[in-house]
Amino acid sequence: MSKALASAILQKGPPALSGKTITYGTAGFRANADMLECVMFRVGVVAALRSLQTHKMVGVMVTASHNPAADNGSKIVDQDGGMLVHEWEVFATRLANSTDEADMSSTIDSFYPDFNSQAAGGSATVVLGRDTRVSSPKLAELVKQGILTCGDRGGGVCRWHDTCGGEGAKVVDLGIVTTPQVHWAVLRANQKGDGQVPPLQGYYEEHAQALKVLLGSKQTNVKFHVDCANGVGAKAVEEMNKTLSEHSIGFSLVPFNVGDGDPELLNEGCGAEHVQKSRKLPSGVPASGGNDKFASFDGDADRVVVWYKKDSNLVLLDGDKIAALFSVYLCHLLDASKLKLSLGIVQTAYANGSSTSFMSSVLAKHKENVTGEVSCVATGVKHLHHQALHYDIGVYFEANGHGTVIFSDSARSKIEERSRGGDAAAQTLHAFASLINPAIGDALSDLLAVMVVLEVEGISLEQWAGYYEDLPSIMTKVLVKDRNAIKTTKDEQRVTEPKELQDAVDAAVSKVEQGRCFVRPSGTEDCVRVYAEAGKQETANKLAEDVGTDITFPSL
Ligand code: NG1
Ligand code: ZN
Repeated sequence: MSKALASAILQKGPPALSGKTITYGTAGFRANADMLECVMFRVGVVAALRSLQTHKMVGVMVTASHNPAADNGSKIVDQDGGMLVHEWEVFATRLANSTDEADMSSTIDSFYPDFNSQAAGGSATVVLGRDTRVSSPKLAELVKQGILTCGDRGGGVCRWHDTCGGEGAKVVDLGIVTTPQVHWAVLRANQKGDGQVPPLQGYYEEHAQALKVLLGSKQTNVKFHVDCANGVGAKAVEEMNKTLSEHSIGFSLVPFNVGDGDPELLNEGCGAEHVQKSRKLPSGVPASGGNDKFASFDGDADRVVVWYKKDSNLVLLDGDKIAALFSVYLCHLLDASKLKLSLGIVQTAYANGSSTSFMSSVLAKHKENVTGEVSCVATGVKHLHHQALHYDIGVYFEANGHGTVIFSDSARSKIEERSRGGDAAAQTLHAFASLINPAIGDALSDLLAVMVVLEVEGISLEQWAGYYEDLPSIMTKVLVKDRNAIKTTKDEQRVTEPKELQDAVDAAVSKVEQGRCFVRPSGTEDCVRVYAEAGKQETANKLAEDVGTDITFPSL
């Protein structure tokens, strides 16, 4: 049957990529939209096969997140609501680049040896979402065609269920949604296990219910202006607002950069990526009072950063600061409940050095009741999520605002048991675990969690910003012939090849007070990234510049 499927992919799908290859990277497939027709069709096939194999629903989100409007991409959501397992990322890459039937059929057989036996009588369901890009409806349609091709009964070639009357492959199209909403839908559908995808209203309701518990009888009136990057966040923010007001919760989210103008404006001079990388105000900021609070989402609303204006500058509360806020809060709750759970804080090398020191000191202060550690893993939330699974509670955030807090099953049951016994701290922990997205970083969940923690703990944005002061830092891009010639250690803090490059970085760093610098090839752009940190901004800039020059070796 893998042969019949391979033949159908080639016959029914768009022409194979020629002269180019594409890789399923840290953020799925991502490229200029023009290059993606065949890739998207095959993403549909991979998703359907994964659903067939796991007997569960999986998801596909069509988006290129914070990338420019002309790009697009896709992320496959695995049956547990998280990101696709690594082996299937490799399978997706192989299938997307395959050009002939024999290769494709053997690829299917080698990555999914049970395909032929499972296809008979098997069925698959894929939950599909897309962002607001102009190219997204067409590319989502191609994903759909790929999925349906797997379950096609017509044309004389019955690929899955010729003798069995199985259901083939189905699509549940959610239309324009945020990336985390697709993760949520897959997770909840599989938890229920009745073959139905719950309506998205459930997503908003869950948040409202958790907020009610967390706020208790506290009367609130908190407003955040939300920069939606002219992307999908605007719709979700509006829906959330409606639900919050139906439940008389005094939180209001006022969206701006809602994408009702030129589609080219997506992520352009606005959104989380712009704010976090440039530390400049986004475009479209509404005229507001001096004490106003702001948040910026990225184009598919899986990242958030918080900020406020001081004079006419922007004070940034990035992913590191969000992780710090949640970690302090969770430590207090763990102290109060005496649950003796482990708390892991997971960062990448891009985390500001001051944040790492701060987190370590917080954990040290609470060591009587909390066993914890701060760890550093490779860039990309899948690495952070994976590491966070090692703890009872894992707080993971990239500095750019992508992250969440996850609770292990055993931690959940201990918390639930204690909260049934009436322990207030355990009840709060339970509600916090229900508020925050358990599957993936979610701008909306994270923002609501930030708002509620600030509110119930009585912390102002200024106090939060004062948890620690960021060391001055800078990130630059260097263009080279082959970025993949640079290899790094697992945590990406050091270059292992070419060796001379790390020697040069070490030499540059040794001259700088509080200096730290690392170099790694980007997983999403054709460039090498340089990150430098130092006691003073000018010194950090100079360090990045010196190292940047070292990278442009003739060999690279
Ligand atoms: P690359 O291009 O590999 O640095 C960027 C972000 C990641 C992650 C991915 C996926 C930085 C420095 N890098 O990866 O954190 O978000 O995009 O979107 O922000
Ligand atoms: Zn994103």
